[in-house]
Amino acid sequence: MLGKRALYLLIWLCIIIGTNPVEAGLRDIHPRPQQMGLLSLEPIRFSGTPYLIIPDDLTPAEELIRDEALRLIQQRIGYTVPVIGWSEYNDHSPSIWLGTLSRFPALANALQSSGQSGFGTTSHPEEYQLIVQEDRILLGGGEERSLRWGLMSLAQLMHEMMGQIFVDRAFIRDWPDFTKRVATVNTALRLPYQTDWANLVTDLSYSARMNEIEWNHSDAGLWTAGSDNLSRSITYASKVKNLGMALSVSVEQTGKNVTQKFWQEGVPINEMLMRVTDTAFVPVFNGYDIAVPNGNLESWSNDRPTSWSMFRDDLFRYVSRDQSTSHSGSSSGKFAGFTSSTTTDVALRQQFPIGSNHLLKIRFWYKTSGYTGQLRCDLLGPTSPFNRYDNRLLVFNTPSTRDWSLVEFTFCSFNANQVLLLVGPKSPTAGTIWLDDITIETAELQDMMRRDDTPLNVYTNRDRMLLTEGYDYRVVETYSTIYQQYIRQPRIDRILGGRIGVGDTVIVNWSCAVNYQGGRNTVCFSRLEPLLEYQERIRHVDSLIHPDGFKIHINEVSYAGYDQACVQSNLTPAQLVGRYCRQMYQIIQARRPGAPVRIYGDAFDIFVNDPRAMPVTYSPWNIGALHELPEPMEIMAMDEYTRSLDSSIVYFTINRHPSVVSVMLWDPFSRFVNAVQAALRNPSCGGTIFFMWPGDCDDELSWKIRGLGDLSWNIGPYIIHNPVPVTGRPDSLVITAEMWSDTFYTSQPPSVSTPTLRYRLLPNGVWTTLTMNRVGTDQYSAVIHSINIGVTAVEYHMSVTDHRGRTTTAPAEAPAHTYLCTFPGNAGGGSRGGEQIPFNRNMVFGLPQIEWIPDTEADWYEIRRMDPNNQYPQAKTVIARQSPTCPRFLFTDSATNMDLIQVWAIRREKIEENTDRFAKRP
Ligand SMILES: [Ca+2]
Repeated sequence: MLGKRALYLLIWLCIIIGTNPVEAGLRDIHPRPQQMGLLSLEPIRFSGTPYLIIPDDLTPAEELIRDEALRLIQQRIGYTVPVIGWSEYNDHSPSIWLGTLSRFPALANALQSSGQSGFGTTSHPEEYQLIVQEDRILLGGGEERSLRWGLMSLAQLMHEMMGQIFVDRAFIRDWPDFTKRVATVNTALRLPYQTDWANLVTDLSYSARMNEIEWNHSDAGLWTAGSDNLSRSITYASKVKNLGMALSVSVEQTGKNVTQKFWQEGVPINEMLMRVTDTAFVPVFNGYDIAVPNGNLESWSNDRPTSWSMFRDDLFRYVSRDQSTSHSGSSSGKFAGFTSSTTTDVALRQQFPIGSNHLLKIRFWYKTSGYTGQLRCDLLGPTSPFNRYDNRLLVFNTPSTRDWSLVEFTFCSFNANQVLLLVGPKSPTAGTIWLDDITIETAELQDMMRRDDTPLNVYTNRDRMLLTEGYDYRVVETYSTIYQQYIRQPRIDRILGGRIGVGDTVIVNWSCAVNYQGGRNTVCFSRLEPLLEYQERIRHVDSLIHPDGFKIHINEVSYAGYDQACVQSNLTPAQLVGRYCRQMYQIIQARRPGAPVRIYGDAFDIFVNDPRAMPVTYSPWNIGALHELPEPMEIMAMDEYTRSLDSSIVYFTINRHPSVVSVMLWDPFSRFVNAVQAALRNPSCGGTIFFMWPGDCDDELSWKIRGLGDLSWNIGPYIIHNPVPVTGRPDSLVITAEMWSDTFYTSQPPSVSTPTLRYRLLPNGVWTTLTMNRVGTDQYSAVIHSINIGVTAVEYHMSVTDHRGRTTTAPAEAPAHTYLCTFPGNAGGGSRGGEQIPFNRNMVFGLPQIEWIPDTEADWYEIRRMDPNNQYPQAKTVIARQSPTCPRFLFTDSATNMDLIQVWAIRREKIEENTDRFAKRP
C-alpha cells in the first residue's frame, strides 16, 4: 500500500517538475532573493541522509547557527541530520556545508569555484550565498546572522517525500536592501499575556528576517519591578540574542510616566483671583471673566444656536432648539435624528478668548433619552493643526436615558489666548441628547509645584502688596499622600495676625503640574533628578540585559518651557528637549561607549505634524532641537507624524543623522510601501521600524510583519535567471528570465517594463543591447545571433524596471558582475587556466596602476586577487578582464593591497578544464 502511494507521489512529482520549471520553489522564497536561478530544471534527490559539515571549534555564535540549522532542517524534512566538523570530513556525501567564509575557507573556495558570478566573497552586510550542487549544498555568508537567512531560504528549497530529500538545484546570492529592519516590542512583561505577545512578535519578525528588536520596556532598570518580571525580562532578552537579532532597549517613557511628582514642569498660573474665607482661600467663581458665548443656548437664529458652528454646515440638521426641555432659561440644544450612518462628529464648536496661563474648569449639563453613543468635550489650541494642542479631551459613553447631569473637568490655557471648544455627541447612532449651560470658570488649586524655580506669590488685590508665606498665609496638603515639593490638593489658609482679613480678595501666582491629553505629565527638562534616575536605570538594564543598543523613549514631547529653571537656561523649548536627550545619550555612552542610540523623531523633525505636541506657540516648534543632539544618534522618520517623509529624512540627513522610517503596523499596507520607497530614495536612511501595542492589530500581525519584512528586504522587481546550459558551441543563444514585481497588498497592479539584455561575444566583441520579448507570464527572452567560430563565450547581464520605477539587474551587481556562458573546449573568463605574468606598479592620479609586457599569444588578461586568508598559488577571484591590446589596469581603490594581485595571460588552447573541484586544505 505504502509502495503504491510512494510511486504515485513520485510520478506526480515528476509531472510537476516536468511541466512547471521548478522556479516555483524560488518564487516561494520570502523575502525575495537579490540574485537567483536554477542550475538544472530537476531537483536533486539526495540518496541517504545528508551530513551537516561545519567548521571545527565552534564559537558560541556558531553553535547557535548549528542548532538553528538542525532545527530548520528537522522542521522541513522531519528528522535531524548528523553533524561533522571539518577536520573529520572525509568526502561524506551528500553534505550541507555551512559556515562563514572567513571561518570555513574550503567553503569559500568551493563557492568561488562554482563559476557563479559574485560567489566566494561577500560584499553586503548580511549577505549569504547558497548553491545546491549534485551531491553537496554550499551555504556561506559574511557573518553568522546571514547564515540564518540562508538557512531559511534553503528550507524553502527542501522537500521530503517518502524518506527522500529533494532540493531544488538553485543558486542564490542574497542580502537585504536595508541594514536596519526593526520590530518594536512595546510592552513590559508584568503579565503572561504580555510575555506571550512579545514572544509572538519576536518570532514573526525573526521569520520575516528582521534583524533587530527594539524593546520599549517601561519596567527596565526598576528595582521595584519584581523578581518574576525580572526573570521574564532576562529570559526574553536571551531569546532575542539567541535568534541572532540585535536588541535595543529603552528604560522609560519620558513625558508619560513621571515617577517623582516634583520632576514635573511647573506651568505658571497667573493672576488667579481668590477670596479669603475664615477656613481657606477659594477661587472667585469667574475671576478671569471668561464667558462662553451663548453657552446657555438661549439665543437662536434660523434654528441654529448663535455663536456656534459645526464641522460641516449640513450637520446642523441634527441640532434644534428645544423650548420644552432645558436645564436653565427657556431652551436647550437638542441633538436627534441619528442612524447607524451618522458621521462621528456632531459636536458644536466655537473659538473664543480665555486668556493665557489660567487654570480653568469647564462645566456643562447633558440629558439623554434612548441615546446610543458618546459625549465628547475637546479643548484645542486655536489653529489647526500646527498650532493645536489636545489640551484636554473627554470622551465617554453616556447612560442611554438620564435626566440632566453635570460634567466638569479642569484644563489649562497654557500660553494660548484662544481656545477652540468642541462639545456634543460623538459616534451617535440612535436616540436624543440635550446640552445646556456650558460655562468656563476659575478652577480650584491643584497639583501645585513647590520648588525654588516655581515660586508661589500672593498679593493683595486692592494695592498689590506681596504677602509673606508663614506670616500672612500658609499652604497645606489636604490629600492623604505627601509628595516631595508637590502638593496634590493644596489649601491656602489665612494666618491669624497676618495682613489679610476674611472677605479680602487676593491675587495668586503659582505653578501647576498640568496633566493633559487625559493624564500625561509634563517633565521639567532642566532638572537633574530625572537624569540621575535615568542613569541608575541604564546601569541596571545594562548590567542585567546588556543590550546591543538603546532607544531614548521620548515621544509626544510634553514640554512648554514655562518654569523658571527652563526659562533661565536661555534655551528655546526645542533646544531644551535636545539638550536633555543629549544628556541621556551621554549617560548611555558613559556606560557603554559606542553603543548605538535611536530616538523618536517627533521632537526633532521640523516637518512634524503631531497635533499632540503641546502647547506649541509657533510651527514648527522644534527648530533647534536636532542641533543639540550628538550626530551619531539615529532618528526615526515617522510616517504617521510628518507632513513629508522625504523632507523629514532629508532634514535628518543634512544634519548628519542616520534615520529609519517608522510605520504603525495597523496602518494600511500601502503606507508601508510608500515609506520603504522614501527610505530607498535616501541613502542615509538605514531601513524600517514598525510599532504597535498589544491588542492593536493582533489579527493582522502575521501577514503584515511578513509583508513588511519582504518589503524591507527587497522591494523588487525580481529576476530569476537560469544560466544557459550548452553542450557545444551554438550558432545562437536564447537567454530567458522570469521577471516580475509585487503588489505588496496594494491595489496598484504590478508591471515590469524595458526588460533588457546586454551582451558581448568574447574575446573581442563589443557590448550590444537587446530588448527582451515577453514569451509567457513573467517570462522574457532574447536571442543572441551570429556566434561565429572565434567566439569562446558570451558575457551578459539583464535589467528590468517595474511600475515603481525601480530597476533590478541580473546578476545583482551588473555590469560589474556578469553571467558568462562559456562554450565547452573554450573555457572562458573566471577559469583557472593561463599563465601568470609579472607586472610593474605605479601611481596615476593617486591611484595604483599596474602594467605588464604584452604577451603576443594572450587572448585576454585577467586581473585576479588572492583571498588574504586563503592564499592559493593561483588567485581565484577575477576582478577584471583586459583585452590583449590593453596591458594595464587602473585600480579605483587607493587602498588596494597590491601584494594580493596577480595578472594572468589567458591562452585559449592552454586552458585547463574549468572544474568545480576543490581540494581539502592540507
Ligand atoms: Ca438654557
